[in-house]
Amino acid sequence: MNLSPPRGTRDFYPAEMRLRSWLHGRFREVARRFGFEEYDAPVVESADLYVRKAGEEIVDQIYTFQDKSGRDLALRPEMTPSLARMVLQRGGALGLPIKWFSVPQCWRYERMTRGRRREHFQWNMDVFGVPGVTAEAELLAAAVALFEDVGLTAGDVDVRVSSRRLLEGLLQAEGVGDDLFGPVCVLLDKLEKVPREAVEEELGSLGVEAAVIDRALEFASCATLEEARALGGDEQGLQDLERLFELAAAYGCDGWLRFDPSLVRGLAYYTGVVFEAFPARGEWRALCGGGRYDRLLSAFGGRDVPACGFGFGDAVIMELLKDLGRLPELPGRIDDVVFAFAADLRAPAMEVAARLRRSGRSVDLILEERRMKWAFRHADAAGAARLVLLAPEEWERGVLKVRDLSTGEEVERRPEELG
Ligand code: 4HU
Repeated sequence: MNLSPPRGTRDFYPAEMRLRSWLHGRFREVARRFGFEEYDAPVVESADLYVRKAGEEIVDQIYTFQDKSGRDLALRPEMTPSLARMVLQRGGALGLPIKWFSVPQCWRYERMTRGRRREHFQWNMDVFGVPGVTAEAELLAAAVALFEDVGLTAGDVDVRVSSRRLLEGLLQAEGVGDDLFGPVCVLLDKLEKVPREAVEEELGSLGVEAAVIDRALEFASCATLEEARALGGDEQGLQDLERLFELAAAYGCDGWLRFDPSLVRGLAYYTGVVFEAFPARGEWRALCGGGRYDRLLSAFGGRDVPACGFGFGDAVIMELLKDLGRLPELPGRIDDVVFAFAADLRAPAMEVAARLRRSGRSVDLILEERRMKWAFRHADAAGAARLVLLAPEEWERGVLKVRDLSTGEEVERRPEELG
């Protein structure tokens, strides 16, 4: 029997689970501060939900299987399609705008594995029903608030922002049809990872001239919005970004952001502003990424609603915090360790523990026969505030010995005085 978890998956022993719960708690806390409501959906969805023909990596790596009735199902690779499905299902009954978040586990399966993870938890924040860049500004401010909340500064992360509208104008000028916009973006996104020739070949198979790469790369090298304008960048796209940076300044997070026209992102459904954050040093995997996807609902046969959102994974942020030595020390949560000196004090010890627990305290009741010394060491290791002792002579008098583990001070108390 192989005791490892399945390839690419993680066990969360209590030490890891404390860190995971801490991070998810920070995700939820930031979402709360921004007025987002939590939702969830099944981790198993119909495989159809992810049928997209743009050659996205995320779609190539879907973890699919058939159930016992032969239905094609998938472990969700991302949350956005489930959210879009939920919004469509309710139709007009949802009052828009909605600002929703979730922290789903998402899955991928690569045939070629290089020791890569197959699951992660991804904080998702989405706004439906807001057409302008106020939604993007709010989402970027939330991502930055998370960075600040976990102790990162603007020097630790590189947040790149662009708009696909810039590329859209350029591709239209090159004669690329609307239907090819998504697939061509997915290919151009690969320029950062695979040789140009491979991208050219794939463009060719879509019937797109290799020359669009020249135009796209020329554009990608702009340092400023002004330069992008001089190169004939789409005016609405440029104005959106100008406004977005103004709004970011009002949130006090503009210092974290940088215009980067080379940013495209690898998901086909983005239509406007796109953004992505990377660790400033070392790591090349994204901390989070998102953008506007105003035409996703019509791809599902519904009426489009403007939408925008991001996904923020749990793994890269934790690795970054670890590298920087900024993982939190998470104290144990035990308030009281309750220990009976003798077997005949077992039931009274349970009574005492029950009383403390009813009052809301976190109580670790020692369940087996142990020596006093063991109980002390155990309470210390648990980081408990107090050790509550039932000893024969004291219990005869109806009192407990209560030791404050931070001061070492010991007092006698009746159970009803413990609180
Ligand atoms: C992705 C999707 C699901 C799971 C993991 Br790990 N990664 C794509 O970034």
